[in-house]
Amino acid sequence: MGEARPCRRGGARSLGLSEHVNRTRTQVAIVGAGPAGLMLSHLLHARGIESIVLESRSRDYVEDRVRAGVLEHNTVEILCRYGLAERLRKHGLRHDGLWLSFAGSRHHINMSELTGGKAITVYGQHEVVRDLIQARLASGAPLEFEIEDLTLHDIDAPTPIVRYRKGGAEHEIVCDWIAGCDGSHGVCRPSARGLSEFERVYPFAWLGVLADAPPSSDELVYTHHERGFALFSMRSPKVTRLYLQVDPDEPIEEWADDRIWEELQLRMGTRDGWSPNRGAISQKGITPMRSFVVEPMQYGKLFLAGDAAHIVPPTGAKGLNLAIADVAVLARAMGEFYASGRRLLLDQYSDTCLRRVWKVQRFSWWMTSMLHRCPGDGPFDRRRQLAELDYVTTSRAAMTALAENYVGLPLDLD
Ligand code: FAS
Ligand code: PHB
Repeated sequence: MGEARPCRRGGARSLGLSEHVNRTRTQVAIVGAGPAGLMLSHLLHARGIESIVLESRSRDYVEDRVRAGVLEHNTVEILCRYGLAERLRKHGLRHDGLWLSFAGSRHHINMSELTGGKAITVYGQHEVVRDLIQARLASGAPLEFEIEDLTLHDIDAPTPIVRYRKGGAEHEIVCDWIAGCDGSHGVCRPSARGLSEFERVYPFAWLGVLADAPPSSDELVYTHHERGFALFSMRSPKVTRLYLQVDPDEPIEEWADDRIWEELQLRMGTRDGWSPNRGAISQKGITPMRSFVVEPMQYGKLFLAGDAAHIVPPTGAKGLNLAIADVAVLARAMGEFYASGRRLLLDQYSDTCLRRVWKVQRFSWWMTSMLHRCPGDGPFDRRRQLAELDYVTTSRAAMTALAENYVGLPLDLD
């Protein structure tokens, strides 16, 4: 089970292929070894469905890529249910609440109390990716790193084909389905035709840093400030993760460590004396902010999942979690197809996911609009933002709405 059956077939010339093409037949070809692709491969494997995962980068690169850090209740449920939570249970930091800080003081949102016990877990995305790669390799099922020139063919025909090169050799995968999990700059989405795109580009970016400093708060702090947004997060009892709203055109070189700390102190410091601990900055990078969705999330035999189909601004901490939610829906649909031949759930995949995607887009846009200083906003807008923050931190109804979105909207897993 799981091993792709190699076969050699003559007649390559008639297909315009060179003589030596390694041909493989599998059920699902998965493009991309990010959280979406790797989790899908695991969920399919658990259902006895064959797949092959193809990744253009090296194993080290994808395992060291610093990105998200907040796991929703559902995501943790899935990782636990499929035996992927050993390290998560040891190193993940459960948070029952978060802080909204504005006008010099922090206000607590007790999400667990407001959602019947649900919480988030802080655990780096690259740690999730490491756990998924470990599980994939332990299963013996195929996972190819450092592949090149990947192209899709016949994606609207009964048996689509994926071609790629590795180590100078040409490879061809003949499959039933292709899962496009290759992120926002991959080749899968552009291979589909007739998709509609919906986009909002924000006039600011996030400067993110990792600092060797013990976190001075045990929960996240989202800060609204005249000078712009700031976010306090963490990765471990020794490592703080911090973000600053910055001008998207400002080069990272203009953000010396001292300037970063000065700005963090200015924006985050509260009247009760709280502020982030300083430490050596080990990593920094600037991430542009946009909201993006394609519809539908399917074209022929190609299913798009995760960042290949949608991008959310990170203010709602949803990117990684939405990717996992997509593939949970896709794996269930493929499970039904291979178990019964029924395609109903597969045909409903795009609509099912898009209902969730747009709710998550709304929440991420709302958090972003409430907490960031938008160029062109006037004094009226700033008063309006402060009034919204005052409402959200004093109305139980408003707090509950934020909490239920932040811990993760219900996801039908069965
Ligand atoms: P990914 O982008 O993670 O994975 C796609 C994979 O496909 C990559 O490994 C890529 O190398 C591979 N690939 C691409 N083209 C290929 C090809 N042609 N052939 C084979 N493989 C190919 N979310 C948060 O909630 N908080 C954050 O702080 C945060 N920070 C982020 C910072 C950055 C710079 C980015 C880009 C995203 C960030 N996100 C954040 C969102 C992030 O978490 C994504 O939502 C998440 O990585 C999505 O997972 P995937 O869909 O698997 O895509
Ligand atoms: C993070 O810890 O990286 C993080 C937390 C919350 C966000 C975005 C990123 O909204």
